[in-house]
Amino acid sequence: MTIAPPSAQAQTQGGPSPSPSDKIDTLGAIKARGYFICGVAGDRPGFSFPDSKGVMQGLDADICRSVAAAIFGDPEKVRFTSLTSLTRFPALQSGEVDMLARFTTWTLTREASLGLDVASVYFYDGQGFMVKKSLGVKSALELDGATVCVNQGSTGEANMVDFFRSHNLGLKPVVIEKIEQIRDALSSNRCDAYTNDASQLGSLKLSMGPAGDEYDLLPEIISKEPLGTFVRKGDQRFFDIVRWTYIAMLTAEELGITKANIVTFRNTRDPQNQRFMGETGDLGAALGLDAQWAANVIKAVGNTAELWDRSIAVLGIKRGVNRLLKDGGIQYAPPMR
Ligand SMILES: N[C@@H](CCC(=O)N[C@@H](CS)C(=O)NCC(=O)O)C(=O)O
Repeated sequence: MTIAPPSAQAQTQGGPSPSPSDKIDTLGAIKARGYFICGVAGDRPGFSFPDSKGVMQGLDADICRSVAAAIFGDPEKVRFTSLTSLTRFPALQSGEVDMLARFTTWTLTREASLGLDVASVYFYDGQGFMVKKSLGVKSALELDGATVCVNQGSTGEANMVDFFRSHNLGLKPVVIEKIEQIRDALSSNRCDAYTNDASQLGSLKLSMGPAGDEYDLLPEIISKEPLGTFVRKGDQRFFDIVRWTYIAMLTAEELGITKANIVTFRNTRDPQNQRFMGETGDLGAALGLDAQWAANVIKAVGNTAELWDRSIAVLGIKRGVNRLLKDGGIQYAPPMR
């Protein structure tokens, strides 16, 4: 069958860039309000999902908390707003949220056309396929003519169409907005396969409980999905804070500083550690933050390895390229000086 190209708007839902305001002061607005507002999914184990006490847990939730800790010295000064793939960009553009940490892929059009910037990439992901084991499919190349479920407004829709077209495979796409509808479509066999970021497939399998064992992830990874923190364009101060808060967590991993041992780094003689702890230099002031901002981030959520182990390792996903460069990955921290 012929495959209709997905609309250009599908991946960049949120309309064109709003006209830039004279001066956006996100940090000032957050401080005046007394808390930081972070856009997440809110329904995704491993990324953002309330625990039995109603506390939001996961990698995206921790990325949000790290920014609250940098600004206030208190990771609890954050409120989470749950967003879908369709509502995420309008919510950030309109100022309903200060930042987006919702496993959102950094792409050219999202940055150039939506009035948004990506301040950090905290997970290098890629798109995969999940199929029912009983179908006996072992490779995505065997999916000729398959009905494939995909989320509306995600990069996955366009990647899937590209993949099937370039391999001359027939495709019957079923475009669905919400994750619970995907779950229903899979269990009622409305779709043969589901495609999304590999981490989301892992998250979905986990959320299905024992029924998740009936599905396999296929070996092909068909795209690059660098998942990043999104902020509004035109506020360099806030962009810098979000970017360097992430770099502080990477730096801590490089230096061996953890949530548990950070107290032992006080009053060390090592110049690099002293700068990190805010005992020398003026890194905090350069960002408009307290001298201890980076130490506060690590005290609150830990370093990048701790974030990964707490939320993503439990989904059964290997860290791979998300390890530090010195450990064989591609993550490394630019100098904090
Ligand atoms: N990283 C991709 C995918 C992110 C995404 O939104 N995924 C979908 C599939 S799990 C989703 O959450 N849709 C369900 C919803 O919005 O409730 C992107 O930025 O487009």
